[in-house]
Amino acid sequence: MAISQMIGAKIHRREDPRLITGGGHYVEDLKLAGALQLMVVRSPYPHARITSINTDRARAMPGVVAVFTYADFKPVLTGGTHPSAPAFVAEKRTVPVRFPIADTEAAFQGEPVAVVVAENHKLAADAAEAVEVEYEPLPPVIDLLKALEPDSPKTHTDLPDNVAWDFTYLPEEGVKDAFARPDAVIVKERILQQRLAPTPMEPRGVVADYNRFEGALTLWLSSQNPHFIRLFVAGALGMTETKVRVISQDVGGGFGSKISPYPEDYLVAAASKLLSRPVRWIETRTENIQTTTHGRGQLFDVEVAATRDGALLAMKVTQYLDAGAYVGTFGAFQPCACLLAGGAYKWPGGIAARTVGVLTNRVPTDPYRGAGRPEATHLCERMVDKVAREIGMDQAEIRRKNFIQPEEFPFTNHFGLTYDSGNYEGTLAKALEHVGYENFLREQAEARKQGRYLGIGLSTWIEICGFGPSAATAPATGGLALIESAQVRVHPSGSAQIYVGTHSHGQGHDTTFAQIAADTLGLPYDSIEIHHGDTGEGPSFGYGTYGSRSLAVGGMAVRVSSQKIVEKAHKIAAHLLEAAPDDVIFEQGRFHVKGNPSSAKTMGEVAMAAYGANLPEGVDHGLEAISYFDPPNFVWPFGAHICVLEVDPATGGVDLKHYVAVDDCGNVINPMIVEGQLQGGIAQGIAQALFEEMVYDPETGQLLSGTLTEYLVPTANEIPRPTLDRTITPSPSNELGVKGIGEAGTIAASAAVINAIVDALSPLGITHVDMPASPDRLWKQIAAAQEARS
Ligand code: MCN
Repeated sequence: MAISQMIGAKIHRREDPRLITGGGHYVEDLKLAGALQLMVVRSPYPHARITSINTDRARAMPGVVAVFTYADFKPVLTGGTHPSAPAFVAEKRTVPVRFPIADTEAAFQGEPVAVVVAENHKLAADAAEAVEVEYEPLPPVIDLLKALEPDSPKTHTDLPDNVAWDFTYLPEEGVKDAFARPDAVIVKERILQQRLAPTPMEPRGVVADYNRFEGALTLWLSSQNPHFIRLFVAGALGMTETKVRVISQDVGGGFGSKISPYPEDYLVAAASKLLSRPVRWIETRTENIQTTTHGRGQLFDVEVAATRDGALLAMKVTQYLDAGAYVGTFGAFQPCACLLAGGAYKWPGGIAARTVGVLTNRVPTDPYRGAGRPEATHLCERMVDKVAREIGMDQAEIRRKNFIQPEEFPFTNHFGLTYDSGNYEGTLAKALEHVGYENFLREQAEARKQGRYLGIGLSTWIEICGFGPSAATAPATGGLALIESAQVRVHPSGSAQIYVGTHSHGQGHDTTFAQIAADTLGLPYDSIEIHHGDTGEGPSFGYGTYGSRSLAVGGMAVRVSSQKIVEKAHKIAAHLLEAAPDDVIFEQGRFHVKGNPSSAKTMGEVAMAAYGANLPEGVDHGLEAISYFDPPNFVWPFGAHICVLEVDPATGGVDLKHYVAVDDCGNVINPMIVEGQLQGGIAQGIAQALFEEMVYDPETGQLLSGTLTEYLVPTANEIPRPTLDRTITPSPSNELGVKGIGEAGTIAASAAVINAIVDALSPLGITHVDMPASPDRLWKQIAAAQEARS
């Protein structure tokens, strides 16, 4: 079956005209008759004992239907709420149990304490202010490292310490020999990954409609993961999944922050059940920044042993991960940064890795675009760069010398993960060519003579994605298979509807999945519709969209289901052509007898026959198929990003001059969508490197960056248009030969930018820069370096 016409075509996203002309359907657009508005009363303190809640005044206000607190929700949310953290977390002791609303203690600023339900938003907002909560502030734990000190206050008064987990993947014993080598050069660094707010354009929102006559709940929300939400909300309410329908229509971005269930999902659903009326809650931007899960929030202590001639020998890495006040549903996934700390290199002397999950009085962390992999790339690429600087070796040369070579794939790393395929030198060579590396070095030397600080930074990244093979994910997640589903229904006229368990929220699946189906089914692209986001239709389960898994796992489910259709259609076509199935071939959407293409049956004609009376013996009516795809391995995209910039020593300002990205995600379904994903991803990586940071007052723990005035999401003005190119190294893990691309830009970019800044400032003796490299931070560092040299 030829994969030819649509796969690989550079076509516009078919969902865009609707979305950019105001035809999208978001949670806030949903207006249910008689819907009540819910407002959440939140703790203003990062840590406080709740000594009393008086709701009398609020309840007596006009239009107020109910005020609920913990005591009201406890009997309704009986089935437990937040899913337990992945397996290895359970090995360590201090994982606080989370209920969606605080009882007697609030553990982060913004934690729900009460909810008000009123006839409209204004009334609900006024009444929320009238809820009288008495707090006894407790000392907050804000700083990650201070939280680990024995006399630190505890994030929850009933916990023995603030360590959620302390897990050694590989002990230091394994790297002892490499570090003890007499010729070893040892390079150390402490690398900060600041907390980030994912800031999707559409904040979260939930509308719940409980029908007491049917005992059924419909829940509309903005989610990357509708089936997962249904599983947990149904469980919490003690309902069967058949009685809960979750609908996630268009989603205005998620970037990982809409994977997990949230307190409000449960509270709004429970309020609707308690009141037997529709209830809606729409998050404000400040609530989004304050209470939607954050990303990153990590600190790494890294040590590398290398030789003077640039052989990277071994690495020791300790990750301190700020889990926040509770362990996020997928937050404990981020230790995967340790598993990929070795990046694109071999490290013959081994890697030692330990992860420590630390509780603090801040909102929990959970995945944010890349989740663990930007952190791994950043630490690895910073360290490789640092070694090169220490021994006076060219940055490109040290990478080339240590790369895993094309013939060494499949390559199993020290943690037992098997990289599927790669040609790391190939992407680097192309990227260097685009940037004109040798010319740049000459230009830089000239500029330095004139007192200008030009820099170049490399980031040769790799990524694990396509989550994931059940054999690998189940042990790490406590049983999640992370398979993916697709149901293909071909109608009598030859049009098709495809229902998938992934949920596109900006990635263009309506387009790319239809491209795959069109080529596989041999049907016109325009006759194929893709449906997702509604648990009331299609396969009974799906694991959603994140971890750049949708194409490699979900797209493959589309492919396999479509193949099942073709298999059945083949038998019907042979019957119609009065030929033996073995004598019939399928080409360009037509079945014909070998050697006789003129007499053929199209897939459309076969579809009509599938619902008629003339079927071969043993073949059922209909043309529908469903499948769950479980990949044999993860997929491992890679690439080389290079950033060229200039730092103004007078202001600390960074001028991004050129950004080149050469990436490899195997075969490409739609090059235009891949480029769009890379552009967005690179923008977010640059944003981390230069602009974004959640800032808290270190003493009081009060959030200082609670609006988009203080939390600096860059605009198009600050982000250069990157030069994009690619190589193609197909994945052997799936028949399409594809790898993911949804996170690649973010995974690669921060290291390229920071390496370039360090390169620019290296004449001043600066060897490391923390993120975000804001003008004030750089200016201070430059001033200190200049003073030290004067
Ligand atoms: N694609 C392709 N050929 C390839 C690889 C991908 O044509 N070899 C296409 C796919 O078919 C799909 C898109 O590129 O249309 C991304 O595919 P994939 O890499 O499988 O990633 P997912 O669809 O699973 O998307 C998840 C990823 C993640 S994890 C985050 S976070 C993220 C992202 O995608 N959040 C986004 N991109 C985002 N884009 C937008 N606009 N909004 C978000 O919230």
